[in-house]
Amino acid sequence: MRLSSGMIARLMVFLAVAAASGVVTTDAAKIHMHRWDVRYEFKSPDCYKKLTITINGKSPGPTILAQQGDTVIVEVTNSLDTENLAIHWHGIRQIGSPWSDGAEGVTQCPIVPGDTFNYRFVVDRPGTYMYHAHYGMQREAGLYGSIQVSLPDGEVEPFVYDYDRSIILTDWYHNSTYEQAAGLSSVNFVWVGEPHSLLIQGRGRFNCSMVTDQSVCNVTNPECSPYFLTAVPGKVYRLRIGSLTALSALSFQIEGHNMTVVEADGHYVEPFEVSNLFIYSGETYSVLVKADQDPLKNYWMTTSIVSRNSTTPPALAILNYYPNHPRKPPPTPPPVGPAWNDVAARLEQSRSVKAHHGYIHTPPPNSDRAIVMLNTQNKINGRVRWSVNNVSHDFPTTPYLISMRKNIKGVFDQKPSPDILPGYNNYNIYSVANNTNATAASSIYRLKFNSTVDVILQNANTMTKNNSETHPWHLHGHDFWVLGYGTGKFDPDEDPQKYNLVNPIMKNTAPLHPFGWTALRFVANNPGVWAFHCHIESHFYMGMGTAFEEGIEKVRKLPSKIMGCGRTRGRKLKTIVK
Ligand SMILES: *[C@@H]1O[C@H](CO)[C@@H](O)[C@H](O)[C@H]1NC(C)=O
Ligand SMILES: *[C@@H]1O[C@H](CO)[C@@H](O)[C@H](O)[C@H]1NC(C)=O
Ligand SMILES: *[C@@H]1O[C@H](CO)[C@@H](O)[C@H](O)[C@H]1NC(C)=O
Ligand SMILES: *[C@@H]1O[C@H](CO)[C@@H](O)[C@H](O)[C@H]1NC(C)=O
Ligand SMILES: *[C@@H]1O[C@H](CO)[C@@H](O)[C@H](O)[C@H]1NC(C)=O
Ligand SMILES: *[C@@H]1O[C@H](CO)[C@@H](O)[C@H](O)[C@H]1NC(C)=O
Ligand SMILES: *[C@@H]1O[C@H](CO)[C@@H](O)[C@H](O)[C@H]1NC(C)=O
Ligand SMILES: *[C@@H]1O[C@H](CO)[C@@H](O)[C@H](O)[C@H]1NC(C)=O
Ligand SMILES: *[C@@H]1O[C@H](CO)[C@@H](O)[C@H](O)[C@H]1NC(C)=O
Ligand SMILES: *[C@@H]1O[C@H](CO)[C@@H](O)[C@H](O)[C@H]1NC(C)=O
Ligand SMILES: [Cu+2]
Repeated sequence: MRLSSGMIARLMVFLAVAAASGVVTTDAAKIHMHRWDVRYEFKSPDCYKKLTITINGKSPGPTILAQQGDTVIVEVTNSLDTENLAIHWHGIRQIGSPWSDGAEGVTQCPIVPGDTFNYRFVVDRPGTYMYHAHYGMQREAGLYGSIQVSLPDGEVEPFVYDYDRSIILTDWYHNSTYEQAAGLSSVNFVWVGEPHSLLIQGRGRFNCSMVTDQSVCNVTNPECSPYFLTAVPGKVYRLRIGSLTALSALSFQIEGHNMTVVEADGHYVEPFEVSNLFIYSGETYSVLVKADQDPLKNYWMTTSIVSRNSTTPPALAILNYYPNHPRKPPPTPPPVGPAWNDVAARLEQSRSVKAHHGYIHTPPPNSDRAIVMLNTQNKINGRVRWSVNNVSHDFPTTPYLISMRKNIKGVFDQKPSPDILPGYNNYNIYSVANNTNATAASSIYRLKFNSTVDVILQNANTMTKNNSETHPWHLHGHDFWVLGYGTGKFDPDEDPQKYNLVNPIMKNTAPLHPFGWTALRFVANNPGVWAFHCHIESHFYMGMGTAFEEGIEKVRKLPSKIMGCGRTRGRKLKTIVK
């Protein structure tokens, strides 16, 4: 009997389910089976009790560990009762499995309450990645965690270390995401404001003396005891630091210890030393820290907000040393982070991130198409929105991947988004954005398969005088080369000549700095439809994103489990009945 690939796949799933350990070894690659139950529970990550989305009772959720080439299967059960769900595997390119990307509205219908959905994908590159909710603004309710992919047996990294730790940084609000979403989308606009706390690996501290009810905010709750890193003197620690903030750009620093940056979004970096690491939502970095300071002392590890004049206090964690490792705060005041409005320092660090000399992927020397994306804040029918080239993105009720692959017509705006804003040359990025209607549309960009595409993100003044924000842009399904960062307005004649085509880093998320531009290049060779958006939860919610289609005709038969919404409502049912 000959087995079809589908039968083999089903057999492998069966084997994976059958294995009590959850790991099945085939010839070389392994299958990792995870069963996750997602629900709301009261948690106090910053001492303040709040309904939090947990995975198997935890926030942050379990770390996914795998080796390059392995298959990961996550069987997600949505036990949220009244909310839909989707989970994105941030940095995993989903080659051959675009329906497992988890971008609700782009690659799948949401997982409805009570339903179970299997994400199945291959982790094809070593490195540090993350996962998080990708439905509405759910990510900031606590559904997130780390993915660590190790090298194949016998291969080594271009740096050495003794121990490995994952730390995800987040910001934390006490208001529910639904209250925030309602505020953002109402005519009487209510901004989400600055976060109540910052969290280091799910732990922070709100000032409970501002809350009268001790059962709501209790500083002795062990859930909000600080994160401790206990180091063996003389050893080198690899800290895999990721940011999944809802809003904040961050700086991370360790008192008395410099850090060497060695990895960014799964790519090796030509090492450079920093005393503080700037990190934007959606990015991951590995830094090496040598435990070479006085082991009788404790040291602060802190993260603080940059780019916004925030009132949120820094989050505090503690580094101590074996063998004494007193679990108490250092006597010194925590280090003060960098000035929030020092854009030049952030720009300089962004520019320092280059590919490691032994691991350079040379980009194609030219692009087939350049898309200049002007980022503006506008109003549409009285509501505040974010736009790209005057288009503020609305998601269709039928996901793009399904409607395009199955040729379902009339689902989204067919007129493509513009490659450059008409009148771009005369647009003054320093003047307060005109308070006029932009266009709300579900249009996207269709790319010629295998073509080389440049995206130049251009920042501008918001609707507030002398204000331009930092936007970390994240691309699904790809890594892009970061060809350059600039200040002011991008010059299409002069600036491309300054692109770094020698050793640009590849990333999946890159910041767009205030009043500046960021140039990216990628090859449209991963059949599917891929979201590209600002990773700030509220900006994305307010329309700051789009999607790219490439090689849709090459996408294999879609699993029926991704259907069930919009114009595909009947399709899931039909296959179940059949
Ligand atoms: C957050 O909750 C507080 C207290 O309920 C409320 O006053 C405030 O308006 C809410 N903020 C947002 C942005 O929804
Ligand atoms: C906490 O809040 C109280 C009351 O507003 C204030 O007096 C105190 O200084 C704050 N503590 C810290 C550590 O910020
Ligand atoms: C605060 O938390 C501690 C430790 O969990 C507990 O013993 C105490 O009863 C709590 N206080 C209140 C008022 O809930
Ligand atoms: C830490 O790194 C900064 C920035 O590279 C450098 O200026 C400083 O000298 C370093 N400090 C130590 C103690 O090595
Ligand atoms: C930042 O905010 C503080 C109040 O929180 C204000 O005093 C200060 O002027 C602001 N700085 C700038 C540059 O706007
Ligand atoms: C806003 O509109 C006015 C009048 O139409 C125009 O003069 C100005 O240049 C516009 N500003 C921007 C930033 O486009
Ligand atoms: C924006 O659109 C709304 C409704 O389409 C219209 O009432 C309003 O006048 C428009 N505003 C501007 C500034 O064009
Ligand atoms: C954006 O679109 C609106 C509505 O179509 C139009 O009035 C406005 O002039 C456009 N703005 C720019 C900067 O092109
Ligand atoms: C994609 O483009 C590259 C370079 O132009 C070429 O070598 C390769 O054969 C193309 N692949 C496909 C599948 O078209
Ligand atoms: C503009 O804003 C920056 C902070 O982003 C501030 O440092 C600067 O002083 C402001 N300039 C003017 C002219 O208000
Ligand atoms: Cu943004």
